[in-house]
Amino acid sequence: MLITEQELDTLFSWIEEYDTIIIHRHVRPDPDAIGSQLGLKVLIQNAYPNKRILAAGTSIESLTWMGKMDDLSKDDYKDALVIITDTANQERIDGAHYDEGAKLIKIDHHIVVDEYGDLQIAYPEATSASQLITEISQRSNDRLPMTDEASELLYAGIVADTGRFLYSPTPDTFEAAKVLVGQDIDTRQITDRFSETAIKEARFQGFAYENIEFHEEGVASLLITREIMEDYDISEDATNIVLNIPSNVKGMYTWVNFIEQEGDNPKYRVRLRSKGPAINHIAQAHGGGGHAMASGAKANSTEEMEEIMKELKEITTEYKANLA
Ligand SMILES: [Mn+2]
Repeated sequence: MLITEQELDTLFSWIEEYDTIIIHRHVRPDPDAIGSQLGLKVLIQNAYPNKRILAAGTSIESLTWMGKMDDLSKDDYKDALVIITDTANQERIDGAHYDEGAKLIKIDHHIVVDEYGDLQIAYPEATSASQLITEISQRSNDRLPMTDEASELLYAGIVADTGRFLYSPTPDTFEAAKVLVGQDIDTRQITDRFSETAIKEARFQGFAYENIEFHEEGVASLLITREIMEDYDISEDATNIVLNIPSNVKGMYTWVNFIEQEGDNPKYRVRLRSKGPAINHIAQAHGGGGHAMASGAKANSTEEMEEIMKELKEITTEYKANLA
């Protein structure tokens, strides 16, 4: 259990106090962003049927199975409580007007890079935002009791952010999962959603397996050009499915995808991952940030892409030298 009593007291009293509550999450949402956002919405709506609880942000097609966003206008924010889940910095918040409510709350599990909000429930030790929402329900003394619908959403968020409990789950992760699995939900159906692949995605994975470069320093890299995305009919978001292929390859400790952008500013979006040395300082040096083992950055030129490769090779070589 991570959240302090004081944070919970403030959170519950503000939820009680406001008749309109608007929940945002980050742009380019993943299942944890949507799961924590809509999971919290369902929990509050269930406990307070007379309040207006709204979900803000753009919908993305691949996650419509989790639920829909609401249409919002500036007027909705008047005297509203605004809650942001799963979003480390304000630039990444999806949807306008989030700062025009009466109060702003951040609930997040990323490293704190931007302290925003009147209340911050920010715990990098949590493996997902959905885990924190589950804890909030669990410790609400029945003010926000768990429901089946919320459980499905939150379970999907936890499964996604932990890579199906593979990436460093903690006792708190399983504590939350235990609560959710105890509800009447079909966990098999939820996990199947993550394993199903479209044919074009399977073909794109074939491209990735063929073209990932495995460098002797223990770094794997893949360049995904606009042309490749067009050839395989794959959206930029969907290129994510090949990111972690090198994680199972012996001798590889860090890996990176460079995704070509439409304009030159930046030229490449950079996804960095590691199972060895921390890579977030490299991301920070190149216009990004994130977790020690999972970060994002930008490269404005081919030269900057090469610089990032050089830096990755250096820290990975050093890491390998210290292994023995
Ligand atoms: Mn998350």
